[in-house]
Amino acid sequence: MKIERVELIHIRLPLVGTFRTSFGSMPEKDTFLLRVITGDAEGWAEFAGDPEHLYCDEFAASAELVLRDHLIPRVVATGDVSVARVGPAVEAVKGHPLAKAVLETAILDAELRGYDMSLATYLGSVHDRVPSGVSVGIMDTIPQLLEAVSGYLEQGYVRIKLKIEPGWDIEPVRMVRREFGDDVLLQVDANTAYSLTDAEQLRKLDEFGLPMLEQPLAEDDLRGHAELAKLVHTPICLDETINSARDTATAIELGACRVVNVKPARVGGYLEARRIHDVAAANGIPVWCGGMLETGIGRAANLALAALPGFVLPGDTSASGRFYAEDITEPFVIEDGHLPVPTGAGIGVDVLDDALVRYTVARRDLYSHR
Ligand code: OSB
Ligand code: MG
Repeated sequence: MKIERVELIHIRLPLVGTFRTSFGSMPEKDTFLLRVITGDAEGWAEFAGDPEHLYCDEFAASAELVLRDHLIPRVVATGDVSVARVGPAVEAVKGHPLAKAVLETAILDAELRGYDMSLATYLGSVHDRVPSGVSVGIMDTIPQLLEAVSGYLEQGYVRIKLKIEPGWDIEPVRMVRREFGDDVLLQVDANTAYSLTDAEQLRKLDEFGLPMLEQPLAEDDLRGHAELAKLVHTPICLDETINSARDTATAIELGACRVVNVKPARVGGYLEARRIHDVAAANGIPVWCGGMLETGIGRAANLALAALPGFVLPGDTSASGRFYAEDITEPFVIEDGHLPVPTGAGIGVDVLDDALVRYTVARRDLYSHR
């Protein structure tokens, strides 16, 4: 496969409501799509990050520069490009997993479209639909939160994840439990907002029987998570800490987590995400698929991954309507608590040109042959 052109499409979509986490507030999704044009087919992927480096150290502008000046030239230099060669070609570039992931995924999409094979089939997925969970942002008041959760439960979401931070943790969980009962699958995500000295506060979550507490401590604090795991009963799930199959193995061995949130972008792409799935499965550790407020382009690919056999917990695989009144693909709709896994070639969805135009800020070629 020969790469002829790589285009970046800067998009900006309004969210149905501001999404607030312990690291900041997101009023809109501001990101870019990558379109890779080869002699055989076109491939599409979505950058998972934001304009700011709040969730991780990458951001849209850093990714554009790294793609244009470092990643794409290395991949193009391999000549006959295939997805299996992308990882090795960019290995010498340290870091930048989100930038590597968007490039690898667009190339993978193009290659699979050439074979007329779906991403789900390529990855080894075993389900044709996946359970739909929802991540609920931090709110100003408890009544606001209860109203939001009530709406999601009515729509059929099978799992509720509450974002927490110091000052918004025990009480929201208590009130959601009180209002909706013990049968609701309820978990929390702190996005690194605590430290080990908060162990006593976090231990108060134990009485609610949550299946997990996601990323309470700093991303590089493996030891802290292992220590905390001895002090709280709620199983610890790692998100930000997990960057590769190797550090998944390390985290498991150290007892730093009993659950893993797999985000393909954070680990450099779907190939490494599958390796993490394999390592976790081999160790009896359940995994689930995380989200980054993806449009239909990123969401479609996540659904294929979430259909692998080791993804035994509902993920942040919500319907398009959770974040977007209008998506740039046909929207994913929740039905009986599940989303369908796309079956078409590649990621299995296409951008809707009319919608894309409405949300496009700029288009730039990052590479053009000749
Ligand atoms: O920690 O899982 C996270 C969104 C942006 C950055 C980090 C996270 C999240 C979410 C939203 O929780 C998940 C989603 O896309 O539904
Ligand atoms: Mg998280």
